[in-house]
Amino acid sequence: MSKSNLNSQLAQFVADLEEDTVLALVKQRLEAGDDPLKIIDECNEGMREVGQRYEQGEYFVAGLIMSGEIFREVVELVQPLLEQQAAGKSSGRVLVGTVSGDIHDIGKNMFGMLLSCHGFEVLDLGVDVPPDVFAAKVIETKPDIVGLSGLITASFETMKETIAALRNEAQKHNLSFPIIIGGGMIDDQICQYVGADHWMPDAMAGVRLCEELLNK
Ligand code: B12
Repeated sequence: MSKSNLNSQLAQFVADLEEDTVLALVKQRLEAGDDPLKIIDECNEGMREVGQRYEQGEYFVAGLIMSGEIFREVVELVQPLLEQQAAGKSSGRVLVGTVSGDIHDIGKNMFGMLLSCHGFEVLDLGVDVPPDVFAAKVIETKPDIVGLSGLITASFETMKETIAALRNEAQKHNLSFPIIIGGGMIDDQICQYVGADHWMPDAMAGVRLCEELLNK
């Protein structure tokens, strides 16, 4: 196992794919009243390390799958607490999905879950969603905001196509909605390249942005 400089024990266990230990520690910390978002952040750090170990050839796809499963189980444990903490007012409708060619959904699901916890109505199109499906769904559902997720390099091109299709359709039907994007490798440059209105580095920041956009 490679040595890594992870900031927390939990991140280390996630990185080492120690499923049982991760889940036991998360349960213990939740019982002790720890902040569920902090727990998620630490697991996120462990996931980034899994990605690096995969890049370095230490882990294979099975390792990625295992980490995804561990993260999903952690989210299941923290979700009820997040739901309890959040206010239940309805604040708008957000259409979310992972763009075509990309099947990563953990970050998108987390964004959707946190949005629901903060009173948003979430319409989730799933993963590998073609541009024309996104475009058809905005006409059908008229969301206040559209959120696209993409984690692999190839997603940037399909994000660009999706955003072009969305803008085209919006113009034809006189609709207006901000498009926000997120995913591990997204930054300012990619946001500009694909033509999105905003990008956010994490799901909670995305929820805050949605709140700000709708309060305007
Ligand atoms: C788990 C995982 C998988 C799982 C996914 C399971 C699932 N159900 O999602 C599986 C095994 C399926 C998988 C498959 C592959 N993966 Co993968 N995977 C990962 C890994 C380890 C973690 C991703 C993750 O879930 N992280 C945790 C979540 C919470 O983080 P996140 O998604 O970034 O989301 C956060 C923010 O970005 C943000 N966010 C996300 N979306 C959105 C959207 C909006 C609107 C907002 C506001 C915010 C937001 O909020 C989240 C929390 O704050 C990453 C490594 C990494 N560093 O990300 C590689 C990684 C993304 N995978 C990679 C690769 C290469 C692959 C494969 C091609 C491997 C293969 N040879 O088959 C396939 C791709 C298949 C495809 N076509 O999509 C590469 C991509 C490299 C690249 N440059 O393209 C990475 C970076 C690993 C690496 N370092 O090499 N993978």
